[in-house]
Amino acid sequence: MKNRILVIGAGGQIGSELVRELCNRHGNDAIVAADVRQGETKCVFETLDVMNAEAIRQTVKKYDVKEVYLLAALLSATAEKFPEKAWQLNMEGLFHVLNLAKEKIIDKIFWPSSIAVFGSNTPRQNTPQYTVMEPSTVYGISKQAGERWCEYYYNRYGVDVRSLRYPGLIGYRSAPGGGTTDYAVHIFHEARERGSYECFLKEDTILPMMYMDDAIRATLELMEAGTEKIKIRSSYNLAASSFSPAQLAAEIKKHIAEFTITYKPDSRQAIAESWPQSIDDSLAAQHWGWKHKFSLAAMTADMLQHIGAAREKV
Ligand code: AKB
Repeated sequence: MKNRILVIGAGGQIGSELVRELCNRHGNDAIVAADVRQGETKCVFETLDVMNAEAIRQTVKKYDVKEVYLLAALLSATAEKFPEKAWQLNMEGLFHVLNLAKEKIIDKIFWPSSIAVFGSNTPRQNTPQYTVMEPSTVYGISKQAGERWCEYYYNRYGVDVRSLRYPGLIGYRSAPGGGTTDYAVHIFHEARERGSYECFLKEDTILPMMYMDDAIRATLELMEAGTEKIKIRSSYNLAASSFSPAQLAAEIKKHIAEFTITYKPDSRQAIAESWPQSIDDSLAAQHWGWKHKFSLAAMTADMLQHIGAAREKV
C-alpha cells in the first residue's frame, strides 16, 4: 500500500487514541504505529526509537510513508527529572522528521506543542497567540524551540509541518505519562475505584484542559485543512475549558456524591503556576474553523460513564 501514515509515539496518551481514529478513518492497512516499546494495535506495529534517524528513515521507506505524526516526547514533570535527556529526545526526534520532509521523502508532519511554551511573564488570562513567551521548564523550552524550527523549515524549505499547543488532555482510554496536568485523568479513576483522590496541585490551580475527543478531532481537522488555511506554522493556540482541581472535584461529586479530595502539592505546583489559566484560540477558529464540543460538565459525565462501564466488565 502507498502513502501510509506513520505515528511515532503510538503507545502514548495521544498516540494510542490517534492511531485508533486514523485506523477508523483510513483503514488498518494505511497506518503504521511505532513506539520504543512493543504495543498492541489494529495496524502494523514497528518498534522504533525516535533518537535513531536511520531507523525512522528505513521505516518511512519500508512502508512508503508520506505523513508523520511525531508524538514521542518527555512531558513537563518527567523532563524536569532528566533535563538533558528530555532536550535531546524532544529536539532530535523533531529534526529527524523535519529533515525527511526537507528531502521530500515525506509530504506532511504533525508535531505537538503545548501551553508549556508560555511562562510566568505571559498574560495568564485568555493568553493570546502572539505574546511574551519565556518558558521555565525544559519541556517548555524544547517546545518553544521546536515551534521556531517548524516555522523555519516551512519558510526556508517549504516543509508542510502543522502544530497545536495542546492544553492538558483528558481521556479514559489512555494513561497520561509524566505531565503536570495528569491529575485531571487520575482523579476520575481514583473517584471510581476508591471514592477519594489526593491531588498534587493546590485546589485553586486553574489550567486550560481539553477532552481527548476534541483534541483528536482538532489534530485531524488541522491536518486535513487545505494548505491555504494554515497561516501559522509555529503552532496554534487551542482551547476548550479551564478549571481548578476543586472545580473538577465539585463536578465529579454531582455523579459520585461521596467523593472526597485532599491536596498535597508537590514540585508540579510551580510548573502549573508558570502556565496560563485560559487560552485565546480565536485564530484557530478563524483560519481552519476550530470549535471545541466538550464542556467541563459534558467531559466529566462522559469520563465517568466510560470508566464505570470498563470497571463493570472486569
Ligand atoms: C504536561 O502537563 O506536561 C502536558 C502539557 C500541558 O503539555 N500535559
